[in-house]
Amino acid sequence: MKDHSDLNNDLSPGIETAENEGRRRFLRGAGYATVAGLAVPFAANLPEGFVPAAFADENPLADKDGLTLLGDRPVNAETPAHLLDDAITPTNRHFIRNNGLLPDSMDADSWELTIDGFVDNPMTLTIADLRERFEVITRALHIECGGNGRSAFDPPARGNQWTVGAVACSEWTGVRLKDVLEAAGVQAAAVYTGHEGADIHLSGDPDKLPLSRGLPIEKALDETVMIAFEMNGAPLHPMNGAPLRLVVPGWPGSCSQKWLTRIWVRDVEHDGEKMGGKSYRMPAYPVAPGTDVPNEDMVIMEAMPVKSLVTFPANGAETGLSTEVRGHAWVGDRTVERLQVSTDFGATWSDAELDAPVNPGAWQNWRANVSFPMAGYYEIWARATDSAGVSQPHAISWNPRGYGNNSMHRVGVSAS
Ligand SMILES: Nc1nc2c(c(=O)[nH]1)N[C@H]1C(S)=C(S)[C@@H](COP(=O)(O)O)O[C@H]1N2
Ligand SMILES: [Mo]
Repeated sequence: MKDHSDLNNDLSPGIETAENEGRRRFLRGAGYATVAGLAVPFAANLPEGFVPAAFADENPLADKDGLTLLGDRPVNAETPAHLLDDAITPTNRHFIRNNGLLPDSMDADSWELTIDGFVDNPMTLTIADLRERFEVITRALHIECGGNGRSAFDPPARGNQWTVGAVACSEWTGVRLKDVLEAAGVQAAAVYTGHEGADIHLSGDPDKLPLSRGLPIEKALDETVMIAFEMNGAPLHPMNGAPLRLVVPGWPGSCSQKWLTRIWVRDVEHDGEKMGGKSYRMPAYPVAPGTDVPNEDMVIMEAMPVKSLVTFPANGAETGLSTEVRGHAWVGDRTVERLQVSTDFGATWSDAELDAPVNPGAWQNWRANVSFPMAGYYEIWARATDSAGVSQPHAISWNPRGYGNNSMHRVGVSAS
């Protein structure tokens, strides 16, 4: 496989030191301070998200289709809702959420995964070993970033300003984490997993991990959790964790460790990078917007809340006086039982046709026909309700880091 470490260097703004936070923020807004060692006198005019054309080959989104680049160091990119229309998200439309820089090597033949800690038989396995020793399965599994929807928070929450497109449902091939853990022999003292990947901390410090999250052992032993080595019938995309990753459907995307090298079975809650403080944690009680919540009152996010997306028509589309409307709906550890649409700003609702998930952990596809009484501007709102009777809210529930925004998706159309 091509060595992608060049992406980390050539595409980054010229000044990277931690002391230069403020300056770096300025440079990020202004685009590229240097390109191939040359100053860029008009850098301030390069629209945000534009990658210099000279890097066409090395554009981190070169083989992604229509994604919006939110940042290039680390690379973060979301998919516009109308490009998520497929039942199975093609690899070139799967969002990218990186906390660090790509590993130096992503060679599938020499890749090794270690399972250790509170297990009877610690083991190191190649991808060939995984294929040989365990049942290989293919499943449609959705991944949503815990911070998807963060851009709607007011006061704003620090972090990538995702709108709605940090979600996807690709078809993954691999083995069950459960089968591998059982072969390793999980000991009675085990309470949590800790995941490690080969990506590089932004500081370049080899002793630091950009992200190391874990799962309660009961969740790690859930049937749906996979160690995947293929995505949509091909090797994993470098940006999506090649050559090996976890896929934990329904839980914050951060649980789905990419470039996976180690599953550490622990007798305590994992304390890896971004497990503590306010990272991927929500207040234990509802708080008013802007509240400074003490760290000890923040609890780890687990299953994601019920949510849906309108993927057709696109926001801003022109339609006739009747149109098909469609999209997807998903929820953490439950299923979606009902999907309703409204074209009158929520005054009345009608039921859409909602498919069952193609397998546990897949998002659910839905469709409806709507008609409009006369020409004009309308909004299509979608509202999913899960198997516990919980529906999507109108407004977000504010929390300090802007997680879990499952408010209803709205798409505006001009009908005539
Ligand atoms: N090693 C590693 N794994 C990682 C991350 C990361 O930065 N490093 N980001 C996580 C987060 S926050 C999310 S939302 C998902 C996104 O997966 P994707 O980039 O394939 O869409 O990967 C997760 N796995
Ligand atoms: Mo995430």
